[in-house]
Amino acid sequence: MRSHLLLVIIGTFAVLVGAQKQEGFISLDCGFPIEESPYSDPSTGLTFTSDSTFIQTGKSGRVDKELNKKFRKPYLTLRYFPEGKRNCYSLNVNRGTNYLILVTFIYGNYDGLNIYPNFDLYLGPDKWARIDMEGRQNGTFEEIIHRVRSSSLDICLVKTGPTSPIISSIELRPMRNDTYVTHSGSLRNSFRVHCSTSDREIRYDDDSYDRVWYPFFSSSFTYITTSLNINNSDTFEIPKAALKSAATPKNTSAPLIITWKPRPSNAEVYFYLHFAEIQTLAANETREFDIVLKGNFNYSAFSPPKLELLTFFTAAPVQCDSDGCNLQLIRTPNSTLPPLINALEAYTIIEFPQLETSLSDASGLTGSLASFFQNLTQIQELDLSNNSLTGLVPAFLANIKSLSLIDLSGNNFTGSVPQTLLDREKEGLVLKLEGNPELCKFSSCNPKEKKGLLVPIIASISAVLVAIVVVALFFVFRKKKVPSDVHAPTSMPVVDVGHAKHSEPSFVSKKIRFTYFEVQEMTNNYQRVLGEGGFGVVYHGCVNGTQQVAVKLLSQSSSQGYKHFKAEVRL
Ligand SMILES: *[C@@H]1O[C@H](CO)[C@@H](O)[C@H](O)[C@H]1NC(C)=O
Ligand SMILES: *[C@@H]1O[C@H](CO)[C@@H](O)[C@H](O)[C@H]1NC(C)=O
Ligand SMILES: *[C@@H]1O[C@H](CO)[C@@H](O)[C@H](O)[C@H]1NC(C)=O
Ligand SMILES: *[C@@H]1O[C@H](CO)[C@@H](O)[C@H](O)[C@H]1NC(C)=O
Ligand SMILES: *[C@@H]1O[C@H](CO)[C@@H](O)[C@H](O)[C@H]1NC(C)=O
Ligand SMILES: *[C@@H]1O[C@H](CO)[C@@H](O)[C@H](O)[C@H]1NC(C)=O
Ligand SMILES: *[C@@H]1O[C@H](CO)[C@@H](O)[C@H](O)[C@H]1NC(C)=O
Ligand SMILES: *[C@@H]1O[C@H](CO)[C@@H](O)[C@H](O)[C@H]1NC(C)=O
Ligand SMILES: *[C@@H]1O[C@H](CO)[C@@H](O)[C@H](O)[C@H]1NC(C)=O
Ligand SMILES: *[C@H]1O[C@H](CO)[C@@H](O)[C@H](O)[C@H]1NC(C)=O
Repeated sequence: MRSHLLLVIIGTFAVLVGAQKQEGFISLDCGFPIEESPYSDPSTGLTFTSDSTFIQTGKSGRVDKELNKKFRKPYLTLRYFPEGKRNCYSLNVNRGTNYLILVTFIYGNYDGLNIYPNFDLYLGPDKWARIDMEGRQNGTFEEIIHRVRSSSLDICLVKTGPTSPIISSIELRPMRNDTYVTHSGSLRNSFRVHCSTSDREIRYDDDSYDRVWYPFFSSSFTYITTSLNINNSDTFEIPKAALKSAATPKNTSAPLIITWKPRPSNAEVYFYLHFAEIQTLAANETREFDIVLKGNFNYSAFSPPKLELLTFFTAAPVQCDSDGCNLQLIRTPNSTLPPLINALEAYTIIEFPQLETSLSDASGLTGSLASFFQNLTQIQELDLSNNSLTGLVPAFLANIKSLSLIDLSGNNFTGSVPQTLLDREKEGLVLKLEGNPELCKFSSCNPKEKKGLLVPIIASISAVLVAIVVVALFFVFRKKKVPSDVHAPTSMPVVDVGHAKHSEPSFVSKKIRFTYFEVQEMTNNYQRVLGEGGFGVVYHGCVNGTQQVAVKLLSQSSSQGYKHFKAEVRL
């Protein structure tokens, strides 16, 4: 049903010209001598600079010269860290920008010991990944799309055993701020593939954002290609080179099935599916198929637009069942042609909780006050004055008993001040709220207090958004590159041949998680009570100003308890 999914067509964009070349790119070749820097990478044309002005520690190494031909130039040198437990790069970035951050590690037997290192990678204070290079002759990488909250970003390597951490390159690419947006957390790339029989990666400058597209081949696919120009000017700006071929199932009446196991299996996943009709259809031909992500969404009767990119993406994270994610493109009875797909991406959510709310960076904070502050149970003074914080003043601050001063002045908080906080004020807490023009600090606009809230959960909400985009444009066609396969996805999707289970009724669960603040906002700080049940009070709320929801809160004195509450929510 179409209502399972909201199709958002984003209109024509004013920005008709691609990003200026390499604008805002940071491309560091680790261990490269500063005297010979910068240089233009012969295989991509990217301008790399030495990393030496961004880090004071570590030593330069060079991969075994027998491997010189195997890797691209930026991967031939590396920096290794025999000393110190934690070594950090400090990069200047544009606050608020959504960056694609790609870090590459190639050991290349630089030290002649033939012992693959393992160590941890951190983004500021938060662990990003464990880097275990055992057996990775071709190296490994980590990639995230991450919105930076301050004007500096630390990438750190932490020694965890006898081996010295190494790093070959650091690449940051500013993305558009209207693509790859998450509800919370950052996107960790699992795979990004284009369906093609080629054996080459596609990246800059075919892709003006320098995303790396790896070819995805399966013997159960038939590939079609075109030399015609494809209009790729939607917000995602998928490179034309990645769209000009597409996969269809070899058995033309069978569905095209792609399965993939995210790690961990219950990870929250975002998918981006890129379609364009690249075959010239006769008047009596149609290509029409259902797009089904098992257990999550079902979009029927889709026909890819002719020579034009259309991207479907999960606007809220999905969770696949224990067998993994199962994407099926199922030919409709009316269709004369099998389904097709040109390219796809999958990401899992990675949280950087400390980075988000780092107190040392409490200047220029935006957004709502993160619930992470709840965990600072020993904090005595919380000064967040003169930032750009928005949203409601969170009631949980009243629960931090150690606090004697809360300074939220000079922000842009809205709504009313929670009664519990005002009560604390009466007990001696210093509460500074001036300079918040939209804030209402009077009991007349203050809704009833709520004590002992455990878990706010939305009882019902319809529709997971799955959106899309497209627009059009012209673009210059670029030449092919000769890349290495360092960025081969570590967890590739696999192709299943199978039968569509058209008849099987599928249970479509649609989960959306909301933060405490979103719940607070949607209920206008718990203003309107709808009723009260065994679990506690039920409030009226509004999502996006249109969808009405009931918000049930578990009270600590509930007669039925958390377990039952959870069971009911799941139901
Ligand atoms: C998807 O929805 C269509 C239309 O409601 C339905 O006919 C089809 O069986 C559904 N497919 C799956 C796999 O749920
Ligand atoms: C390294 O890459 C080559 C192709 O470039 C491939 O044949 C080989 O299997 C890869 N090795 C590993 C360990 O992945
Ligand atoms: C996104 O970028 C545009 C232009 O650069 C800016 O006008 C807009 O406010 C930004 N939106 C967000 C949500 O940051
Ligand atoms: C092709 O797919 C259809 C529908 O799934 C199936 O009935 C048929 O047996 C398949 N043919 C072959 C040769 O596998
Ligand atoms: C479409 O028409 C052509 C000739 O006009 C015919 O050969 C072909 O079989 C038709 N295809 C279908 C699917 O009807
Ligand atoms: C199938 O095609 C016929 C003729 O073009 C059309 O009338 C009918 O509505 C189509 N059915 C669906 C489910 O799209
Ligand atoms: C607070 O701490 C608990 C236990 O240490 C942890 O599970 C939870 O994720 C933390 N919450 C936030 C918002 O950081
Ligand atoms: C915030 O701004 C006010 C007024 O300009 C100033 O008095 C106060 O010291 C500032 N607070 C901080 C922490 O900078
Ligand atoms: C505060 O937020 C309101 C909307 O919530 C906005 O209209 C206003 O411009 C903001 N003021 C400042 C100083 O950011
Ligand atoms: C590409 O598509 C968009 C939206 O459909 C359209 O406005 C634009 O003119 C098209 N560009 C070209 C070169 O066809």
